[in-house]
Amino acid sequence: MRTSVVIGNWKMNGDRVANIKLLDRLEKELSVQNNCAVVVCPPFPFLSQVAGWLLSQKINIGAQNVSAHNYGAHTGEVCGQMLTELGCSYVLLGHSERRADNYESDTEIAAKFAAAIETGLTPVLCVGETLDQKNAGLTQSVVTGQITSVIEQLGISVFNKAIIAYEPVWAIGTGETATPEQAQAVHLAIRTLIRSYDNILADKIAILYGGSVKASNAKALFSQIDIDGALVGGAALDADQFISICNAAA
Ligand code: G2H
Repeated sequence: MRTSVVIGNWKMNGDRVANIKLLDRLEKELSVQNNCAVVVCPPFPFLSQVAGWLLSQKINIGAQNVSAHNYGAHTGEVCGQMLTELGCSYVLLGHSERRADNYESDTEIAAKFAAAIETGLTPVLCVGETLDQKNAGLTQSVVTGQITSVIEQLGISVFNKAIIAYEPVWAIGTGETATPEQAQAVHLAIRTLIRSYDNILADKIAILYGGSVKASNAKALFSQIDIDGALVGGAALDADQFISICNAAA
């Protein structure tokens, strides 16, 4: 039985007042579930505020990005040690918005993955196909290619402390969600890929679904055998929605 994980990706949203309103409700209303880890990923400027507010430790903190470099002359970058010092234990990597807006390559993502592992962060590797790739029948080859690229650069063992999030680009922030069956097929392909390297790891690794997950579709997605939780964007900013998604995963 794998532990479920629900991660709230706040993206570039929030302010000090809204954050406290949201966190206050999460702290009060989220029940502690041993079989479901809950993570929130605020923008960098709010990590300290969030860490100071989440005193019960039932909610974990993640960052939305990390530098591939260690301390040094890298203007505008944030290294893994800084994130762990602020209380982060997870980091999102390779989100499609960063692949598109910041031209992050598979090579760069693997370098960030290595930096995350070295600094004690759990990488959440985001993979997914665009609408054109989906329509061309390339979904599974794109997704497995993005994961294989990291395996080829770093080896399979780094995935012992990692999470994979399948996020079809066409379903992100669009209100459109992959059907539970569509998502399950891709999750199974991902687990089969991992199994071709390491059988035990394949049964253990959490594979999350992301892309317009909300209270109304979470339960059906989580009922699929290879869907171990969700990476939630828009609905993570709404306490009712996020709590309901966490409850559905537990
Ligand atoms: C995908 C997801 C969270 P949303 O980006 O990473 O966002 O739930 O808004 O589609």
